[in-house]
Amino acid sequence: MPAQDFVSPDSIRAQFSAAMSLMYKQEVPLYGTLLSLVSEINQQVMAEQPEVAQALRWTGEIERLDQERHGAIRVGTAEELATIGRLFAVMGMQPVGYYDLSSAGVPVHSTAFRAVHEQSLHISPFRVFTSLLRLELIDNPALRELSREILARRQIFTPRALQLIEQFERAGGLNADDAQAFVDEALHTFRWHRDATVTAEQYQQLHDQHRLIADVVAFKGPHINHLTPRTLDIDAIQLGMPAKGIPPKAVIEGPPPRRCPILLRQTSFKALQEKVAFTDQHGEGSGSHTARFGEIEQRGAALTPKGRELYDRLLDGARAALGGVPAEANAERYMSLLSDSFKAFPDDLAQMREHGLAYFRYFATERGLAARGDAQRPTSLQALIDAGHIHFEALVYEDFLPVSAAGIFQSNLGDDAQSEYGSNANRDAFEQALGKPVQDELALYAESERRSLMACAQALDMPGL
Ligand code: OOG
Ligand code: NI
Repeated sequence: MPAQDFVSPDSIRAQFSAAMSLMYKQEVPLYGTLLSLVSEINQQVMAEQPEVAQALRWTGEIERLDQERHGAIRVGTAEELATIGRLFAVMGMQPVGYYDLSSAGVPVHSTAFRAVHEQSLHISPFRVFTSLLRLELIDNPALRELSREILARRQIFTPRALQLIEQFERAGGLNADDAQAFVDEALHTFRWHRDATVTAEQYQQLHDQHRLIADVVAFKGPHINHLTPRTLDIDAIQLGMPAKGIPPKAVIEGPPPRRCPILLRQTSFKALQEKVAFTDQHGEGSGSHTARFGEIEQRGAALTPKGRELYDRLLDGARAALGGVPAEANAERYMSLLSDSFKAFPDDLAQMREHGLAYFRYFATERGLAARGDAQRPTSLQALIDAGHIHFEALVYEDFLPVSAAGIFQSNLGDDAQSEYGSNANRDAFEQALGKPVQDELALYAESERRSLMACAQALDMPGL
């Protein structure tokens, strides 16, 4: 087949993201309620803060905002992880970053599958936080063996999905009909299954070891456990949730409220209790399982290693001063400690740029373009910015935060579910399971910034910047 008949992976991803959102709305109606709240607040922010809308117009994020979301899944074996990686590759999603959650008491390690180029991210920023269960961290050998056997028996992909993945790899693309079929088939992997793969007693054993282990091992597939829309004002969402019948978690994860948002702030609502049927219950469905929840996020500037180091230090400082895990009882104190601690992080784009704390995107302005033939015009980046020939905006953070992810995991597992695994980061083992290395997110931001500078130099007819 000629390559021009192939649908671009970016558009398959956009299709898949829309289909996933529709499915989740049907499976978890509160997610639909959350979407309307987010869209209401986003409209309000853009109407009341024209400078926010203007910044989003510069970067093009205004066009992706309504369809922006991430999801999360947890797989059980290396084979599942490797195949899910091939499935995501059909949609132009690459593994980016390594996250060790074991140090936070969650027996998984993870990556984020997402598009890596700003043009692709513009078409669809859909990302999926993907965790691999670490059976080796289960201390009960019999349970570990049982889990291994149960997981080895399941097949989480449909035969047709596997065929279409192979076809994509062989031919280098899919035509429109095959792309549609792929979206339909791939969706099956992420569905909720009411029928468990274990008896009620086995479920209880797995659950007693760790709720997350039951969530991965006891079911037919890695059901999507949340979908997260992007808001422009997460504090307004947190305040607005109860009135819509959505109970929020106690604290917003990530940095405190700021004029210039950085990284990622996230909050969620508690997981639903759902009816399930264990294998010894003959489909009666008298058991229950809590796994699926809703989450909301606000995204801000991607930070450089220096900015990230400062962020981690200030966050650690606030948490150390709190002397415990943020929860219902100490939520207010935590938010106030966090705000105090982050006074040391400049809340101004120009200062953040001056101190090399964040990545940016640069744009040639009308004035810059008009001055192209002018022999007197400035030539350095800073002078061009000062003269209004170049405008800059923060480069948006496209990834996740391990401390926040652990907080999201914990809030939906229940605050009582703290476990101890120590620190067990093992990126090599993860990459070996995945079958390839994960990409370095900092290198991706730096390249994206570099490309925007090159585009500016070209537009302004300059040798380089
Ligand atoms: C993933 C939790 C991490 C986030 O937004 O940080 C996450 C999970 O619960 O499987 O989605
Ligand atoms: Ni999430």
